Amino acid sequence: MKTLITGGTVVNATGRTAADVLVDGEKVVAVLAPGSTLLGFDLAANVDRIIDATGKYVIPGGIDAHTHMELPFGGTFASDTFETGTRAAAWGGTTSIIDFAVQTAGQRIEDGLEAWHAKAAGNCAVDYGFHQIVGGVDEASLAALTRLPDEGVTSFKMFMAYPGVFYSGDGQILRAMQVAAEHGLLPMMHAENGPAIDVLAEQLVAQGKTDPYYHGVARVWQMEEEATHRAIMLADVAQSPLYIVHVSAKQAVAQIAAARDRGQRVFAETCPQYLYLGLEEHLGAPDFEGAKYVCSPPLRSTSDEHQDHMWQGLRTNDLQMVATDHCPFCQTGQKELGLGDFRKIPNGMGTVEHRMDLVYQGVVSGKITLERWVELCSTTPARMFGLEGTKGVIAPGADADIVVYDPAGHTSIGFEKTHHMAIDHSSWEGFEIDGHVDTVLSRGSVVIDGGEFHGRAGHGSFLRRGASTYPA
Ligand code: DUC
Ligand code: ZN
Ligand code: ZN
Repeated sequence: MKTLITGGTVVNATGRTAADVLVDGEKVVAVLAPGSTLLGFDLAANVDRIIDATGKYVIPGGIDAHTHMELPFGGTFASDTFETGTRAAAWGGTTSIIDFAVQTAGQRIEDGLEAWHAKAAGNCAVDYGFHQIVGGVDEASLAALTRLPDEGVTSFKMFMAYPGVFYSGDGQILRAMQVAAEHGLLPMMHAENGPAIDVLAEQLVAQGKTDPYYHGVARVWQMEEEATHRAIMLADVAQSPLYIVHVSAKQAVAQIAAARDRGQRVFAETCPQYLYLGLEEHLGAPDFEGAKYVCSPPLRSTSDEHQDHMWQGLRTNDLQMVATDHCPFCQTGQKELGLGDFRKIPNGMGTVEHRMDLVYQGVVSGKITLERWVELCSTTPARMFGLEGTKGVIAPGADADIVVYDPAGHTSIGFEKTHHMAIDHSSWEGFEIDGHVDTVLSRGSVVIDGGEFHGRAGHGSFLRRGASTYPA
């Protein structure tokens, strides 16, 4: 099957150009001046399919490097399966996800990873890879970490939050970072001081402050700044790189920037919720509506300019990427587990479908360039997580994961309108997007076109990732 995408503006992280893109099978084989012939062949007359991208951007498919399909949390499971979550990703122009396989204390890493393969295999509409969550750092799991690269898993996440669940202490973290340094793995960190947060949360509940809003009060920014700094220091001692997930506080960005300025290999992502949503308006919404916005770290006060600092960090490369931390829970039967006690509200929001659109609004408002949008959402995730050359770029030899994005189009986000995630609400209800995902190719196959899903569960393949190549 040969496809020619004609008349569009091809946008890579390195620049934009008017070009036609020739796809053969699963790969991009040529990026050509518009209307080119190839060795005398009239291309348009010799392909099976032509996609007219006149007036549109032709960009590498998005890579969401932080999702939690079917994550067990707080006595329930994230409501998107790999089937529903990757289909929703495709709708939004995301053609690869990297999900987190879970190991808990006492469990073998190998078993946790195998369980995640069993959940995902044969079910995904787009390609998927795994990071490993290490919820129990011990001799066996440290040894198992050294074998992860052979499984195509080259990064693992630890938690300074959630004591008794995923939490690791400083000594455990240091030891795992030492293993990472020796074996070329990238440690990822959920940087919030869990033990101190639990004390504050308990005190708030004892005072009758049980609404979702107090989730944000307990998880004050100092808890994120302190943990971010501690993780950075531990990585420095271990001589390990470090990737901080879901940065929400401007003070944490400052810690990351300072480490990078000292020459440390510290990298970080933020998420759309920290670019757009706020503690008071959203987490503080009445009648338990705030539960829709309970995630960790929490939404920050809009009066403190955290959002501006996130955008600035994305622009200046203090923050390198945007991922979603997609971890959806329905209000009915899931979020409402925490009625009367915010500590019992499962943490997470559903965003995998909207990341490309939401970050693109930064281009519309002039906060970032078109190329930076592609870099933040696709090219850097590929390089950060060992997929460079295959994903995150439109170039000969790369997978034909391609989005035709219409800057003149419009997308009204809403549960009844454009929503495909398996949640009973949208935390993005009412967001109006300048721009529209028109057509999506995953390894050369059209999965979204003409407002319809043309993909299938099982098309998505497991991504065996190599070592990080960021920065090259
Ligand atoms: N944060 C969330 O909001 N959900 C899942 C796990 C996490 O760290
Ligand atoms: Zn986390
Ligand atoms: Zn997460």
